[in-house]
Amino acid sequence: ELHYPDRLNCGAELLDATIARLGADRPCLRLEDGTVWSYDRLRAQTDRIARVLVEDLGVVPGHRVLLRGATTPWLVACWLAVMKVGAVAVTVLAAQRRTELATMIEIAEVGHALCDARALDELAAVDAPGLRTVAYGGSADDDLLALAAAKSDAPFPAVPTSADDVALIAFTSGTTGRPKGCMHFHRDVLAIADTFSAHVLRPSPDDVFTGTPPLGFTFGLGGLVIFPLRVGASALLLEQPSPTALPAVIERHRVSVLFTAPTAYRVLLDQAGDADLSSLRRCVSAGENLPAATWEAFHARTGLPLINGIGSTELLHIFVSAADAEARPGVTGFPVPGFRARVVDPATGAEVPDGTPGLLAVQGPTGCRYLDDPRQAVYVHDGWNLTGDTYVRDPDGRFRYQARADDMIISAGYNIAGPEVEEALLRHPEVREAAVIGVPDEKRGQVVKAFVVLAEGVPADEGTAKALQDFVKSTISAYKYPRQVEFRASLPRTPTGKLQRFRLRSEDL
Ligand code: 3SK
Repeated sequence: ELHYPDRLNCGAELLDATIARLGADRPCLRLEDGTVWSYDRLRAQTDRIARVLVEDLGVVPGHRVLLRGATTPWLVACWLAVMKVGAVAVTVLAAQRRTELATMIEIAEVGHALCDARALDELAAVDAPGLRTVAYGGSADDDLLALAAAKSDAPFPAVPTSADDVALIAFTSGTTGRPKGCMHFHRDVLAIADTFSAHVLRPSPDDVFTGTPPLGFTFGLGGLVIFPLRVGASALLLEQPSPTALPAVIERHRVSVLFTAPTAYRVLLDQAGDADLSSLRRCVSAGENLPAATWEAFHARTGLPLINGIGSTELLHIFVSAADAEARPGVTGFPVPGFRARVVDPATGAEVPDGTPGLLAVQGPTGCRYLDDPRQAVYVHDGWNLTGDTYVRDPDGRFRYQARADDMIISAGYNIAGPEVEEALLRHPEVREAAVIGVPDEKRGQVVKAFVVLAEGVPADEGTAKALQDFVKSTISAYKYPRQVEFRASLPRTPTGKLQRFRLRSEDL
């Protein structure tokens, strides 16, 4: 059980309380050029920006402030300043365009925006009459950083928010439909550090974190800001994160904790050559299913068991995971301490026996609170969050991923999990990426179709397709093999790297 005081400000806890405990003169944020921001420097810049928010922009507790920019110390300082003044951060992705921004601004009733000067164009094009936008990192006189430089850097006393005041609204990109804003409280921000990070990741103050997810994706916000700051560690911020550059980055900066997605782990392994990865200690994979073959290849190269996890924007971060000796290839793991999980029948909501596929249902200190959206009733039933993933619980209590509920394929009466077929294909040395969907078929209802990105130089012809089909038949139950194979140069993904199988499905209708 987590217990927090009634008055709690997560910005003050992450920054001021960490400094009070461990000292201000410690490395906090690192840049690729070797620049290091100490905790004190981050505190001073945060407090100056907090003064601009209150004194110049009239921000009061509860105001929604949109944050948009690359992963830089300034974005981190803006986020912490919004927390400290008791406002609500609406952190969006740099990849999101004007129509998406307009929808999020409308839903979250955003009144202010702090935006990296380099990402201003799309935001400036949004027709939002009440929105006051201030750029940072540009050359204008009214640039946020110029305004902040004129302020005192004396400690800014954080607004004594309630533990249950909303601290952030995180939007789910959603595979279809209008985006949903997920509200999270000040206590939720600390809860993800005090559950997944404290009990599964177990970082130390000497750790150097890095990763590719942006701060507008709560996977990145947790892994690059909340978790390192909670323990006084440092984070290397990658402004233009590229999985191909990861081996060199890890070697150069002696990175010990890595957060990225399964696809990026595969690219990292491809590019690693003889790079020195020995500084790595804890490596987290989430965002989508981690194939057993990727887990095994990473283990063979580094000796490290990848920490697989499933999280969601609705629950803020990871809620089922396993590390160290508990980790197994092809398995997500156990409920993170503080969370409960079970597998339920989608029709009745009743728990199903071990070994039977059903919907994953989760309860914990965080939870789904959509902002003014009737889909709340679809996600939360009887206090259980239904994540939309099909899972099996093994007799040893481990949770094993099957598919997103809408990625299950029913072919000639067989239930086939698309990701299992993808995993089998990814074991083939000539396959770089794979996406599997069901396509309509007169005889079988649906048949399995695979979209495959081949390794360089491999011919995209019938011979290769047949070889891949035979390979799948020899790896998993033969009835699951892809009866159709199409080769692609790349696969559609969301800005956070998730495969968009629905786009392949809609092409195929
Ligand atoms: O798995 C995910 O998609 C996720 C979403 C939000 C936060 C963390 C994670 C891993």
